[in-house]
Amino acid sequence: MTTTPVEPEREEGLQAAFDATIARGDRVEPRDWMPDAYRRTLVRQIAQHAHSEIIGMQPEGAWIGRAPSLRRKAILLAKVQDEAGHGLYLYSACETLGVSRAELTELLLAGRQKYSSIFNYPTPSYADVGTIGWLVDGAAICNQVPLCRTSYGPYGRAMIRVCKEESFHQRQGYELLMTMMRGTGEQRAMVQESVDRFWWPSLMMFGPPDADSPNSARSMAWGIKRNSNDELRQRFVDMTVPQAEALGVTLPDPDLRWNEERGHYDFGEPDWDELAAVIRGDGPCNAQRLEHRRAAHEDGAWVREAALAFADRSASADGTAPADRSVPADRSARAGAR
Ligand code: FAQ
Repeated sequence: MTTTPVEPEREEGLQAAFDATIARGDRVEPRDWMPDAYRRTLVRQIAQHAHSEIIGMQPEGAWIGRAPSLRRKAILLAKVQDEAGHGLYLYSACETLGVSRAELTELLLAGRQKYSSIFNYPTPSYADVGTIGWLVDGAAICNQVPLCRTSYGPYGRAMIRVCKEESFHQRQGYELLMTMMRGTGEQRAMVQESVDRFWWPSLMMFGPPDADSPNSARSMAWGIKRNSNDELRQRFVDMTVPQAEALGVTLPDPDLRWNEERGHYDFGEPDWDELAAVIRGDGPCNAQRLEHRRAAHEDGAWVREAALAFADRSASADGTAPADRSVPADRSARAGAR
């Protein structure tokens, strides 16, 4: 929703009130005035986050039918369902900014909004289920715990619940890997091979280095992001190295070592050209992921139509007007499309 034009003097006052809210560290709420650029940045980030949760169901979902026991199937099914729930909280948070989930889905399918690079890598091994839980959910936690304090109220509140569930996901992944590491030599080799493939793409989840991150400075000044990409990447490495040691796997980075002076682990440089290619759409599974999402969306059309028909029928039975589903002309701009 673009803000309704206001008199310049009044706009100055509104901007001052918004700036004061941010400076105090208070929350901006849906009915508060906010600059268009702040709203667009939020829609861009929250939509990308929501799409990531939904597309992120695919790599692990592929293993539900092949998980080795009823217990492992039940755990994986519940985990993948949680990701769907996260997508829904996030689309709902975005709707408070004046864009609908249907519009955001169209933009994703048209390739005009992004989702996390990590979900464009394949999952050929069952160990990948554990590695995604440990590394990918682990990276998501590092990135998302600070977002519980983001300046936009509905996003921060959604993040609190999401983070609780992601912590559980991370532990289930670690427990799965620990079980495999206590198994046969072949199982240990599967874990190591999976960690070798997922380590660098997990570091790339935090985005480009700060010097090449066009959005960070602005987003941090607005309190949308609380930490820079490099700070969070470092936090993830520091948290993960001791866990890798306890697990008994080697992280595939010859430059990884403790730096006493900095009080942090030093680590090698991810392949930023690879990240750029995956973001551009040239990753190993980009086409497959979007195609699968598109097919699921088309297959689900009858469910959406039935739900809308039911809602309309219930509204007429109550004597309330059916919801207005007309789409305003400026929808693309509001939805922060590329
Ligand atoms: N992949 O200027 P910056 C999960 C884009 S949820 C794709 O640094 P920003 C749960 C970026 O959008 C994972 N694109 O951007 C789960 C921007 O392009 P734009 C998702 C990326 O926004 C687990 C451009 O590059 N989490 O895993 C990536 O300040 C297991 C320049 O970058 C979130 O979305 C990337 N890795 O910082 C589910 C968290 N990195 O939009 C299933 C919230 C950068 O200008 C299974 N998001 N880009 O066209 C954020 O914290 C931020 O948006 C960043 C990027 C840190 C991702």
